[in-house]
Amino acid sequence: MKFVDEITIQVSSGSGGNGVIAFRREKFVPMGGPSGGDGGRGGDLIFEATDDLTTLYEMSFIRVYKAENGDHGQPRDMIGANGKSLVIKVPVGTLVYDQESGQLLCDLDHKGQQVIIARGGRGGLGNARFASAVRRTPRIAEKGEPGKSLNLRLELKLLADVGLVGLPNAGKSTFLRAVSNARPKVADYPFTTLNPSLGIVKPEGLSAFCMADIPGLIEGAHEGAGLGTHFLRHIERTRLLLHLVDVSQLDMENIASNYDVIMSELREFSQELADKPVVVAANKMDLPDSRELFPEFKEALEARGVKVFAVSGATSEGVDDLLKYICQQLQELREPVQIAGNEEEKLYEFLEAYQIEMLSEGQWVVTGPEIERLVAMTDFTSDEAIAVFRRKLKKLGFIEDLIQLDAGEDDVFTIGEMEFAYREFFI
Ligand SMILES: Nc1nc2c(ncn2[C@@H]2O[C@H](COP(=O)(O)OP(=O)(O)OP(=O)(O)O)[C@@H](O)[C@H]2O)c(=O)[nH]1
Ligand SMILES: [Mg+2]
Repeated sequence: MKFVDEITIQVSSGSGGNGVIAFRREKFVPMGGPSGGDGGRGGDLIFEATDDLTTLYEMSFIRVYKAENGDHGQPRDMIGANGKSLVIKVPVGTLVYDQESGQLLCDLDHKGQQVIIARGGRGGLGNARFASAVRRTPRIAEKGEPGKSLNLRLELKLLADVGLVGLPNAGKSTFLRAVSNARPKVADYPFTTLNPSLGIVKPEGLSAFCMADIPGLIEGAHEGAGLGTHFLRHIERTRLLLHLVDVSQLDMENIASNYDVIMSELREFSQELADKPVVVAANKMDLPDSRELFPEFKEALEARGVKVFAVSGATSEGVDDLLKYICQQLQELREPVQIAGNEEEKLYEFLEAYQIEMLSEGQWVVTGPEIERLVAMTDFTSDEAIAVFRRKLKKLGFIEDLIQLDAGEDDVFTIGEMEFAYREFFI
């Protein structure tokens, strides 16, 4: 059963460019002021829902997506260019999960909806920004904030537009095989199909739609006869029912009885389902018996106000006309497009807190986006930058937490890719 289409990808937003340390060198100005420009922002990683795609298949060839990095700042107060954002188009109905936590990040359920999955890193500040009355020649600049990387699982919820119903052996699975990419099992006995399957139907020159094949129904199904009716919930949200009737097997006494049985079972399950628009395909028209019985059958159904098509899933005769009609009906039934007032923009925010963990005696690991970002953006070759770093740690409350922890002076703290000796950095 292929109700969901699934892929895993890795995405990253762009890193911010580094800020730069530079000083003005002008003729007659021996002590030029600081002139290092800021780095540019990294590009965002954005998902956009589109109608142009109907499956995740097209996306399954690319596994890694990365937005552009921001450029580094330049001397003479030149700011680095921002990185371009990367917009990944996905089909409407795509669910985006964080692979590690399993958390649902967003549900792209309407056309044009954009979601920023990972914001680009901020550009580092150049030394010009650190100038003050007391600090005229700052030798400090920030590094750019690294982009965020995520492993994502994309899942596409397919919504069937058309549900196939009929008695067992009516030829439903054969029909779905004939018109779509789906390959449900076909055999000459009732209840071959035990699970629903879905197929994408793409008639030439017309728009694609999705069709669901479900197990056959028999009289008394609502009371549990045969396979029962519980799988009818799979077609509850379809917009149209395609009712297949094997016209080689009709009751001469009551020509429409096969049709009526199914309709009354649908009604027993839910009135809403029975009220859906129904198109009937008189199937197996390649058989001589069918051709004989068809006119009377058609008449009886038209008397019930039902549109009937003569088809054969085996030879495909009549199938094109039927699909064309279904496409037209779906066009008409399509719900009016909802235009959202202002395109909402959801942002997946990371937790800003940090955690301190003891790995072994005297060995600690600190994790948390903000503190890791701070470490990544600090240039530890500069004493001034280290001083700023310590001030920021204090502001985060980190230094206080360390005192509470009762950490020893010789203890070592790992944050991101750096190791810090307690004595050197945190006292
Ligand atoms: N001659 C002829 N035989 C067909 C046609 N369509 C289906 N069959 C045959 O009818 C039998 C049942 O076909 P399926 O497609 O499995 O029927 P189904 O409605 O899916 O049956 P269940 O899954 O058991 O409910 C198979 O032997 C098919 O080969 C058709 O158009 N013409
Ligand atoms: Mg079947």
